[in-house]
Amino acid sequence: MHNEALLMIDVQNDFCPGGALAVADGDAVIPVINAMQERFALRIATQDWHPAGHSSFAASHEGAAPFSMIDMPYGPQVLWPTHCVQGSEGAAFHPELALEGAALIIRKGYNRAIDSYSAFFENDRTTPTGLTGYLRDQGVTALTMTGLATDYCVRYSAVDARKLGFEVTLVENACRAIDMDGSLAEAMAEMKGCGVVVV
Ligand code: VGL
Ligand code: ZN
Repeated sequence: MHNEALLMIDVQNDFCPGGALAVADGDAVIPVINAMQERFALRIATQDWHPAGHSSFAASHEGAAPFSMIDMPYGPQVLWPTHCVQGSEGAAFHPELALEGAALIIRKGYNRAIDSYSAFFENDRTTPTGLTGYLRDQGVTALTMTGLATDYCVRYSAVDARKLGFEVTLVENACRAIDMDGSLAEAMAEMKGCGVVVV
């Protein structure tokens, strides 16, 4: 049993400099996360893992520009550049991220019709990834969040974790943001508002 777990969110090549959806300075989180690892007996990584032609890709929608919005049956959705395609180099974890000690790698976004920012629920906000059950089985009550991107996958994961009753600590310098149209400020305000402890 473990009381706490380290969550390493989407530290993948496509979110690092040179990647298809590069987050500025994204790879700067790696030494920070690696240095934190031994403090956590339970370490979990998430991996954004989309089939080719995924509905969150602008290229899957005739005439749509990357970073534009679309209405999906489950609500508004940002259309992203094609990224983290299953089995591609871009979907691989950054080679410098230490993963030998990870107990679980949870993949998300593999359902073609629904995007999944959160490590807990897909973007319809109801389809579970299974992570909640895993954590509860392990006795986890507190989560420390790191990774990419602060304003999308980290944010949705942190907010869902709070709603599910976990204590959540966000390590700010172990995260980096996409920061589109004020999305970072909004994300920080939302996370703090629902009780995420930012350190
Ligand atoms: C992410 C946009 C699309 C993320 C994943 O990991 O924050 N953002 N897919
Ligand atoms: Zn994605």
